[in-house]
Amino acid sequence: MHEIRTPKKMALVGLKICALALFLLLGAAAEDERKPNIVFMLMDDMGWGDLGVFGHPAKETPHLDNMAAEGILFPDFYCANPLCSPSRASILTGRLPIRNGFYTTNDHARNGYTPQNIVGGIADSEILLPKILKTEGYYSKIVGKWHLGHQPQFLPLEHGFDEWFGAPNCHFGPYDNIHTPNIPVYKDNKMIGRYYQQFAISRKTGESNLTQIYTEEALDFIETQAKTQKPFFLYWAPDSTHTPVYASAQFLGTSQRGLYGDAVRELDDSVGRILLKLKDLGIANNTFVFFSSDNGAALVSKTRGGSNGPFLCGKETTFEGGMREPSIAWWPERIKPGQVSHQLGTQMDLFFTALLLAGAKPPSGVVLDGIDLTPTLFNHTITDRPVFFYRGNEMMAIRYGLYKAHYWTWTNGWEEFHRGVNYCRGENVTGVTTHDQMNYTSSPVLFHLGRDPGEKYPIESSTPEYKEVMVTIRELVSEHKSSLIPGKPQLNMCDPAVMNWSPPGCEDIDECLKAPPSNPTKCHWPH
Ligand SMILES: *[C@@H]1O[C@H](CO)[C@@H](O)[C@H](O)[C@H]1NC(C)=O
Ligand SMILES: *[C@@H]1O[C@H](CO)[C@@H](O)[C@H](O)[C@H]1NC(C)=O
Ligand SMILES: *[C@@H]1O[C@H](CO)[C@@H](O)[C@H](O)[C@H]1NC(C)=O
Ligand SMILES: *[C@@H]1O[C@H](CO)[C@@H](O)[C@H](O)[C@H]1NC(C)=O
Ligand SMILES: *[C@@H]1O[C@H](CO)[C@@H](O)[C@H](O)[C@H]1NC(C)=O
Ligand SMILES: [Ca+2]
Repeated sequence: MHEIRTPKKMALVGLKICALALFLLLGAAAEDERKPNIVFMLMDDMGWGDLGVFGHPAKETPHLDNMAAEGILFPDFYCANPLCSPSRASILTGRLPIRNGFYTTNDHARNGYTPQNIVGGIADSEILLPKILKTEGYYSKIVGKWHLGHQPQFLPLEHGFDEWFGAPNCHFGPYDNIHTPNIPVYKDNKMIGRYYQQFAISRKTGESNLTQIYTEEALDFIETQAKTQKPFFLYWAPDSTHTPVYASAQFLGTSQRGLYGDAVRELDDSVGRILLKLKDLGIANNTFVFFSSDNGAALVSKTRGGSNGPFLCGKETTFEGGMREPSIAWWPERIKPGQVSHQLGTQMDLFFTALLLAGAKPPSGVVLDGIDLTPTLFNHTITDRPVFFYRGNEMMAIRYGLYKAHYWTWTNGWEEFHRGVNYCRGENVTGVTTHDQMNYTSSPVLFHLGRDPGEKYPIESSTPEYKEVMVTIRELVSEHKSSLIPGKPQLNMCDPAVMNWSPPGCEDIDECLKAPPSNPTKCHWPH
């Protein structure tokens, strides 16, 4: 019943599928020389349960619901990590954070990210998607949040993007520009202002025009690229659903959900405008669009955050609420409308899939964690595969089929919890939502996500079902761990001197600030 596919066998299957896909693509190329455009729309901290199509009672996402109706809804799709930076690094490298270096060894099983005092960033040895697409004639732009390191050598244009409009870090602030600088906003490889200064976000009303600006940037790019007739890759990464949540005046106060809902409504409207632009330009039938979110909703934000639907806990955790993402694929005339695919997917699959669509080869000698989704997209095929859930340097859980086994459980430490930080508000599953890091390696906590999507009822370890399933799962985990070579951890060191004091371009707009002396220390990651 549970056929085991070792990664080696899966790689072979993958290769055969690649060959077939390439053949099909070459066949198609004879009729139409143009390679497909690729658009990734990545939301920030938006939860699985925020979309009307996934059952949110507010039903305020008509454009996303329509996108799903015109394409494929993926209810079983995951991010690679329950926090922004590692999740985003994995999308662009097609690799788990443990491989691409977006993790920390300062403490066991801690999520690290790239605040503005982080020393590390994306390593030069990592090959990002736009860099490979460029070899196939693609022109790439990122709009919005980068989060793969903010020192000059880590910025998007150093790693394959041709254009950028957005910021390297989260839009936290306002800061005083004395102890902490405000986060810069870049146009390509130069800053053109800072959040809370040239790019206003009102902490009082929640008003900001940033989503509108990010939307215009996307629309202009698409229009310009359509004229050049060159294939393009657009990575659209707005961040208004990440705290501090914001929306423009036109949307403020329009949602029954409050400010967070206003932000969702604005993003939904922007998704609609972008898809309509593709249609109006007559390139929708040559553009693969994928919508998702970088991690689950932040339950710490309470009523100012999103919803993870029926799933347990949220952002920061490797429970379903932290990892399962609202995901939709769209490509009119190529993808059959109105589908729901239970393909077990991860955002790392998009890397491999995009390469195949572009006719590019995966980088040689690089271990990828994604699979080819084209059989799913074009043929409704389900590919059998495991998904591994990491927190920092630890494999916390694995999903295979409808089963999920937790080798470790942890929500957050008691100290944070007693201060009121709760990643699982209103949820307490004994022995599962633990505040001590629990090592269940010798007898993992097993759930059946079909019968129990909320991870509330562990399957007894004495049952035949448990024993049978765990044989398969243990082999998959053992195979995964024995071949894993961790990358150099990038999220260990912090230093106030590396903050955004004087980013490139600061002279032109008189925004250079004086950096304090260097004082590198180990970063503190409470979660
Ligand atoms: C947003 O743009 C409008 C129209 O240009 C302007 O009136 C408003 O002040 C802007 N809001 C913020 C917060 O920048
Ligand atoms: C896509 O649509 C355009 C405009 O309707 C049409 O000219 C073109 O042939 C179509 N291309 C494909 C690949 O179907
Ligand atoms: C397409 O789906 C059919 C039916 O499920 C299957 O037999 C076939 O192998 C699939 N083809 C590809 C290329 O995945
Ligand atoms: C969760 O519930 C268990 C069992 O009722 C209880 O012992 C424990 O204190 C609760 N934990 C928290 C953090 O509330
Ligand atoms: C977790 O438990 C396993 C099995 O008992 C053991 O081999 C491993 O060393 C433990 N890991 C840690 C970090 O304690
Ligand atoms: Ca996020």
